[in-house]
Amino acid sequence: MINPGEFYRSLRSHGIDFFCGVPDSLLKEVLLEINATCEAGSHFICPNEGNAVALAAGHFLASGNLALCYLQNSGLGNAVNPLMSLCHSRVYSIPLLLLIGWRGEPDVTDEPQHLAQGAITPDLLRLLDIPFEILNASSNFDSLIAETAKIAKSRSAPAAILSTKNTFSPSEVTKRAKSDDNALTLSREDVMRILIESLSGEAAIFCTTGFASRELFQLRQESGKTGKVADFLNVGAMGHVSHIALGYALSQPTKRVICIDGDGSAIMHMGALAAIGSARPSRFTHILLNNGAHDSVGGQPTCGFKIDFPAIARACGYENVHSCSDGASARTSICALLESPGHSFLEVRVKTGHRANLVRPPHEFQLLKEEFCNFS
Ligand SMILES: Cc1ncc(C[n+]2csc(CCOP(=O)(O)OP(=O)(O)O)c2C)c(N)n1
Repeated sequence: MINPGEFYRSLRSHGIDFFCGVPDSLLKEVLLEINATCEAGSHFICPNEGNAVALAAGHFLASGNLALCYLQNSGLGNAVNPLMSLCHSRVYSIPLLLLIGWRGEPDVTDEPQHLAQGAITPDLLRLLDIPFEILNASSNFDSLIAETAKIAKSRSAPAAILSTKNTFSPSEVTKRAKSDDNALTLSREDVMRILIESLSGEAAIFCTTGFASRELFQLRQESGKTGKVADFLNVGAMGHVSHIALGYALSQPTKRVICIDGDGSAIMHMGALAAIGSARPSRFTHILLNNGAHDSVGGQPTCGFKIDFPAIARACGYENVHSCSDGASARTSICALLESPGHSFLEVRVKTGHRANLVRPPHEFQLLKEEFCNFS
């Protein structure tokens, strides 16, 4: 396996002086190194992968230097526009190095939401005119980095390193000290348990990407209700859960619709809040579980604790806006919002972390969709 610290130092030695991206679990050991080692101002965790490509382009315009832009292959879709209409050699011809976590690689076990994207990732890169090298645990990473950086510079265009599963050994960097969320006591799961206990009538729940959907599924399993509830687990399509919920709510105005969002996911496509506020769906409850982190892929920080989500929701036009961080207030707010006829927003500040042995929903997502449609 590749030592992530050595990999990071090799990137630096080949002229990479700026790092940005959206975290991915396959890359989390390298991201720990980058986060712990980069000087202030030379590492930015971006809202989405398109922003990261644009940021890397801006860095090149200012310095003439290559930036490393890291992402999961599911984020390639977000990045295609700036890759093709900004950095491509037929436009501004801007070099950058992409480090892509290859989820859903053929013949490697992975979750269904990664399989279609994983199968086409190499072809997609070819189609996008992005030369790439595949990195695995036995690669000579130093010469691979040297080669891809040279290609990016000589073509003055993006080049990529496609990183397979289990490539990096554990980082020696201790995880980020979570000084900012020490005071938080509620977990994501606690809030979802309160929500389930508070529901009286029918409701359709749309739950965000990552641990949250697995936790909701597990809570339902423990209550013996799997398959008999209208839970839509948005296991892929990060950042889009609130618009799936909105699309549903606009066609089912009498139904209570609950969207469980994450801070990283909400920030990824934050324009969604503006659209929901102006669409004014009825009986729409948007619950944001803000842990200030991308907990599901390694706990890398988001700006979730630095921004005022309730003020943003209010400014976007949400009618009832609450924020809390303890169980009693969460229960009171959730009960109040579940009675509200309009569109409401609740931020609950939660700690990171999940229970041991968290289950995964079964892989039959089309069946889950049918169950959702039958029970909602
Ligand atoms: C487009 C895209 N980029 C990146 C990912 C990888 N990813 C999966 S979950 C996740 C973190 C979600 O963070 P947040 O919404 O704050 O929820 P938390 O994990 O903290 O509960 C990331 C980055 C993805 N699935 N899709």
